[in-house]
Amino acid sequence: MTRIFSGVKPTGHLTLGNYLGAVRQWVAADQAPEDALFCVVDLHALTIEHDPARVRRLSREAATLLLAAGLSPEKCTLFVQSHVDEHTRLAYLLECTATDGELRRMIQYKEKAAAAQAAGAGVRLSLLTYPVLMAADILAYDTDEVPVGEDQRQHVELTRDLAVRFNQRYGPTFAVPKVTLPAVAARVMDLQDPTSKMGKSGDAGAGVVFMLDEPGVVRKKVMRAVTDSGDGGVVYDRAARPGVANLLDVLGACTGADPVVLAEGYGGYGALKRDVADAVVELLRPVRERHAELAADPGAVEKVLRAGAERARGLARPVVDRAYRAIGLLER
Ligand code: AQP
Repeated sequence: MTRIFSGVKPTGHLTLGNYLGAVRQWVAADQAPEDALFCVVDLHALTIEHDPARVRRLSREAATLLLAAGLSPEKCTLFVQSHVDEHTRLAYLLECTATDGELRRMIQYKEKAAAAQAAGAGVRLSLLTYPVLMAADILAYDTDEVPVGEDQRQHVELTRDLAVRFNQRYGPTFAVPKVTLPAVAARVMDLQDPTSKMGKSGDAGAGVVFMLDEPGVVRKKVMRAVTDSGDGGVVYDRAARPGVANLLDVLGACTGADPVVLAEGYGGYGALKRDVADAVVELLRPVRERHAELAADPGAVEKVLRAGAERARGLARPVVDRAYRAIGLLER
């Protein structure tokens, strides 16, 4: 059976980008006969300036939203990263496998380090090493597939490199996972700045649709989306017309239609935006409603997370022990 692992970090409220790029794929995998593990990767949220109470609140909200989106605790394992010590145990061995140079080449590191410096904050060392902890998250479970959005592709490729390097140096230890991306909307862009990714942290404003936004708020954000100048009508051209291409991608992801074909059906931006707003509102409505029900019973969500951590620990421990032996550490 294929083993799937992926995670979401509680650095903000989950966005439409998280949903279309990742969470929806996870729910689909959860319906199939796969062995899937999904994780709220809270340790990763500590790599940038953070408010402890907010991280705690967002971790709970993320777990509740994943259940509301359709992950079923009977089929998959849902847990919180910091509840399973094996992740940090393994991360150290992988830090002894990765190089400083390859971590400094990570695009997210460069972007987030620059943002931290611009804000006058120090760059936390964990921001540099975070892709190694992410590799540990994945490799601790003999993972076959990692469904993520495009922005995480580079980190999964690093994970593969580290697994291969470790196996070559110390003998076969880790499964080498492959990345899976959604066909459409692998990178949902900010509605106000369609050359930047729609992101949950930072000063998320009018360009970010959150999964829990009220329908009226979603409509307003979509109707105010920046489109492109030029009178070439509605065409799908990511390079020249990124704002319109982004709206078409979102509509394509919501409806299952090809964004290029969708473009042919519109004479102007107004009708396109109305259809996008309707589609997004309808897509998120059941998730929002279910979230409200689940949020009313936080004890039930905590129970799911406790059981998930227990199972995850049982899976990860033998893999991490195997890695400790292989790298030359004495048995306890
Ligand atoms: N805009 C996006 N389009 C498609 N997929 C996306 N993902 C994130 N943003 C988009 C995917 O969602 C999953 C969980 O993301 P994460 O929590 O690991 O955070 P991230 O990748 O760093 O992106 P965010 O949500 O914008 O967070 P911040 O602002 O903290 O960096 C991943 O599979 C990701 O690819």
